Amino acid sequence: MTISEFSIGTEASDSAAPARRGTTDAALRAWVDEIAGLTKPDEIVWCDGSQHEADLLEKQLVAEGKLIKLNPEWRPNSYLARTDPSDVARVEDRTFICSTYEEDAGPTNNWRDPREMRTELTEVFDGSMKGRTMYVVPFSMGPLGGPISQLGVEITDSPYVVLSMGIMTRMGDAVYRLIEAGEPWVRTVHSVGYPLVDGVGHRRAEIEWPCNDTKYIVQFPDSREIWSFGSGYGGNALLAKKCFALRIASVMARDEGWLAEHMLLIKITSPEGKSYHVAAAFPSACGKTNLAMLRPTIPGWTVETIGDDIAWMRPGEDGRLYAINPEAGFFGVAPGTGETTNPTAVQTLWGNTIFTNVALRPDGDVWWEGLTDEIPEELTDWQGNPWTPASGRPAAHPNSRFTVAAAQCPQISDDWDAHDGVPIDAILFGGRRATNVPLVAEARSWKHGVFMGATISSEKTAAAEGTVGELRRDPFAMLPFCGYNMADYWGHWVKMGRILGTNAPKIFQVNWFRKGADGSFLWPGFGENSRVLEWIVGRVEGTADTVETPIGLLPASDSLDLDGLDITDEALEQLFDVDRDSWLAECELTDEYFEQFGDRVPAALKAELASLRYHLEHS
Ligand code: GTP
Ligand code: SPV
Ligand code: MN
Repeated sequence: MTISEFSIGTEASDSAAPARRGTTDAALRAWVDEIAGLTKPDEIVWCDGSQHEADLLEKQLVAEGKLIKLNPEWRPNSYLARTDPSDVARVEDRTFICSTYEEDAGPTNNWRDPREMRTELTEVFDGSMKGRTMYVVPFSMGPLGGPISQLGVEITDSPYVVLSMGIMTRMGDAVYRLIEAGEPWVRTVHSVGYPLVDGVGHRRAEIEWPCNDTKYIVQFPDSREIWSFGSGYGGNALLAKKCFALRIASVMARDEGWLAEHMLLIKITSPEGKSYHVAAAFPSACGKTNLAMLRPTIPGWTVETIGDDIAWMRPGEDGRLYAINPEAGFFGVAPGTGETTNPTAVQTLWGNTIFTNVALRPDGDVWWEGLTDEIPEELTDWQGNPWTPASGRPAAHPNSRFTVAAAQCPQISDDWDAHDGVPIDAILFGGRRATNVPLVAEARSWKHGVFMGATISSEKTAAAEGTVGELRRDPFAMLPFCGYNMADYWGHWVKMGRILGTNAPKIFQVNWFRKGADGSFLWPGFGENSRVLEWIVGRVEGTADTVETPIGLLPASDSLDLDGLDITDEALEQLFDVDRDSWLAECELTDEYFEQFGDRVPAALKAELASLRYHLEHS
């Protein structure tokens, strides 16, 4: 591809077609000029979100060796990207919340003084796009013009980001028109931090995955701005996703009375034809995409997908809580996604997919651990090296991902892009816990549910840099994503319960990952999780029976449908075991955990902890 071919969207040709090229919005144009003045790109492309634009970018990236075109016979219009080995996951220690006051970021976020951070950012962004093209990417989170939706613009020097944003958001010209009509929008700036001209004006060679050892993922909650430098990877670079839809949106939600959550959304329909909507928060790589695409093993039930990662929820006119999936695609974990575990995802990925850091087969298709039972004899691994089963290392990176349009999901719900969202019947909190936490427990009240969400711990996964398997608190699965003080966020949840009153959804805690003494999972998970969903629906309807325990309401014996399931009584007993001493020890840890938040911990949560202790001590 030549530059002139692509220049249909550039500043240079602007005067030829001023009406539809980019935008006439003065504030947006001024901001783009300002960022271009700082980052000094060779040219500016105002993206229009068209298929033509995506086709040209793909051709360009293939020609530059930055994308590998997969064999269209197996995987039409699909590509493989290999990142730099140092740029494979979110970097939580380089993620900053720059609120005016440190207390507003809270002890679980990295806070930096916004003025100092701006000075630092100005330095690193100065000339960071030299020799590159700067793309202006207009996007809508949620259906265009919808009452729960929000607009944003990402400036980026990564064509991979442009393509990914085109899949993950409603990206394109229509957004410029809404901005011109006066809709508010969020400013986001991204640079891979690898200018092609060095400080003294010498040309620098391009590399396969440009990035920078120094990374900054910076949120300014007060001015609703995002600046990201040095990484091209998903959650660090697709700024609409975690940076906007969770970190900035959680602050908007606090101020405006709604919720921005790390949650999947599904619609469940019973054999009687009655539908329910469920939202579920599990930490990164703990099963959201899998539950979102679940195929029930119990007869007569169906599950449809609405979202797999983020939910925005607002009280509706009838007083119930309504949710949308603000995204338009899935950025899902590849390893473990296979015909037996998640056939829906496998079918979703038939084509039009960008794969990142998976392995390449000799026939030009992709592979990763868990895709098939059979392991290919010969592959190229995620770093581009020859690989055989004897290599003794994974062929695909543990956090390798697919990027695909939600509309391609064979079980996408009809109402997945409903403007007003869907009414939520139940909210689930989960984590990856080998011990202690039972398969499912219902909260006794909204406040007890908020306590459950606030105290979730989970074993760390490959979705972020760090030690996999280490247990850490991940309240509401929002630890890396809450844009303000976590204790204030809990307070906001308590307040939302007051607003929703008797219309509030029921809250549950689930754990698919409890292990037996031999280290294997006690619960088969995946499609069998439909049994737990059936019980939850039974609780919403008031038909399923419970037993009281100090930690919440567990299924009464026989109330969980285990028909046709191959599971021993011993495994079941272990799955639901509530060990008094371990739970008292958890209370001790929760006390310590709360301490760091001082007075900001809502009284309601302290009362819940006291009540849990009391019930355990008297059980
Ligand atoms: P992010 O995209 O990082 O937010 O992750 P996610 O929460 O969407 O997790 P995902 O569904 O991709 O699952 C991550 C890993 O957990 C995969 O390897 C899955 O195979 C595995 N997993 C998902 N559901 C289950 C389950 O019910 N049981 C077991 N044992 N593993 C599961
Ligand atoms: C997660 O880590 O929760 C993800 C992947 O969904 S990322 O987009 O990198 O945040
Ligand atoms: Mn996620």
